[in-house]
Amino acid sequence: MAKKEKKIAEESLKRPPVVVVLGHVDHGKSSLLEAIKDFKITSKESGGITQHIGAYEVEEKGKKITFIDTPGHEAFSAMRARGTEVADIALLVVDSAQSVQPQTKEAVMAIKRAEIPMIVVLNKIDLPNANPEKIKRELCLIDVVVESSGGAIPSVEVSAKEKTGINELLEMILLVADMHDLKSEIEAPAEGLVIESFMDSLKGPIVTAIIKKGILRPKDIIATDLALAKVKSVKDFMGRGIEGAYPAQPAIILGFEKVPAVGEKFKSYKTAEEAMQKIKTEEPKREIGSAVIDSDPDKKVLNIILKGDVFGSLEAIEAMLKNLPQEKVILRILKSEAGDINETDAKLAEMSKAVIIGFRVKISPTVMKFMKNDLDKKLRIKTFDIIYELIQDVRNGLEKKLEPEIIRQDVGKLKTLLVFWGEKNRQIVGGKITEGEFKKGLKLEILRDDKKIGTGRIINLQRDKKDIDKLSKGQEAGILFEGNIKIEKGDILQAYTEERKKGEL
Ligand SMILES: Nc1nc2c(ncn2[C@@H]2O[C@H](COP(=O)(O)OP(=O)(O)OP(=O)(O)O)[C@@H](O)[C@H]2O)c(=O)[nH]1
Ligand SMILES: [Mg+2]
Repeated sequence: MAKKEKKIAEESLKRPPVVVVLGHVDHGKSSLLEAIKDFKITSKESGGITQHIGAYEVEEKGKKITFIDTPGHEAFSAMRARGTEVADIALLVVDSAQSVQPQTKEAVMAIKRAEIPMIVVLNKIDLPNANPEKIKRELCLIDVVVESSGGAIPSVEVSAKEKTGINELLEMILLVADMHDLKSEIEAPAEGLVIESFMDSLKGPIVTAIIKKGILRPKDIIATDLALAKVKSVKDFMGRGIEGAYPAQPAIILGFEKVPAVGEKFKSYKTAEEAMQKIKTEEPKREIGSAVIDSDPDKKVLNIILKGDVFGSLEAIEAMLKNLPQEKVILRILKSEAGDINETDAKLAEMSKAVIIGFRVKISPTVMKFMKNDLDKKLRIKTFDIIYELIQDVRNGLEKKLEPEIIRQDVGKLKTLLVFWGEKNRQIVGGKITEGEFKKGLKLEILRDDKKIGTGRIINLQRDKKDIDKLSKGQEAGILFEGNIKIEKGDILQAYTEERKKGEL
């Protein structure tokens, strides 16, 4: 056995480093990758916000480097953690004109947990107020001491915008990689890690993975704990078909029978039978909508069906939705699934009166047709490209479910002295204002012997047979009353206003 292990070790080959790019939102992670190679990452993104993990491959001086871009928004901590798990080196990107921010700190923690070396990238050095020395001092406070401050962590000043410092950064990455002697077995059965997965309505499950060992080739049989694949095709990060994906290479894999979960490892097997034996038949339930287990029958509920392009974004959306206040209205996520909006979703939505919320997904043609014929607009489908807009919309949906708060304010009281005339639901009555004031249009409550006996409204207000808009305490008034009761002498008319205030979550 020991002999065999040695043999495998000898077959290990030097492999490219996998570099994860981490940092606070907007500090320039995607721009940096764009500057490294003309990926045009940022321009393709909705509003320039990264909402995905992305894998890219670069060749510098004949040496390859794999980069993993991560989003900086706080909701995506799971993606960042996963990024550090597959990576050999982390780039901590900090905006030099800003300061160390919450997700800078979170990234540092993730890097330390993963025990991988980091390089501090001081970006936006072109800005007139850039102050890399200040950033270095702030980093010291969170135990990230760069070389120039007497520590062991290399740092590079760059401008992703003006593409300066990029060569230096690439050299630094290769240097750190060399120091760590990155090797992987190449003859071993292929192994890898799923970093993104989604269901394409035409092509089926599509998986982005980083190869850890061996070479993954078309026709290989691979399986995660949950999903089996007879690999139909292997593509590079640009979507070009390749003969084989090597260790550290990002690969797009087609051929999975169902969508594997993000973060799952896969391995190749000799036969499908062998692979099947490894697959757990019991599908672990994804923990969805755990914030909604609340069966209080008095509470209002907003049912939604969530469809997203990839698991990673669903995970982030669910995390953000769980943070919406739900004391008054419960948000129930009936289903959360990667893939386009299909007939099954539409049927479920109809049955459960749910709103379908799509994130970067298409609506299937059948459902489109269905929507056109749905004249009552019973089927509600909303799709979004930007996560924050989606969250805001769900929030609005929850607010709409709330009963508006009605704030009543008493304005004046009148004691009825005379009842002149009546027809149907109208009457003219006369009296004296004993409190506050009376105005045309105000709502009225009628009290007899201190008990409320009816309601109505002031249609018109007169004094000395002249129409008047407002009368105050002590004055006598003639009122044209409309209401659900016959007023009698001695009744008290209480005038009030009602303001409807939008409910607050
Ligand atoms: N002046 C200047 N602006 C930059 C530089 N790098 C990035 N920016 C700008 O900073 C903004 C954010 O850049 P992104 O690359 O999208 O930032 P990010 O870190 O990927 O953001 P998230 O993915 O949303 O976390 C954009 O408007 C960029 O044009 C730089 O070196 N100098
Ligand atoms: Mg980005």
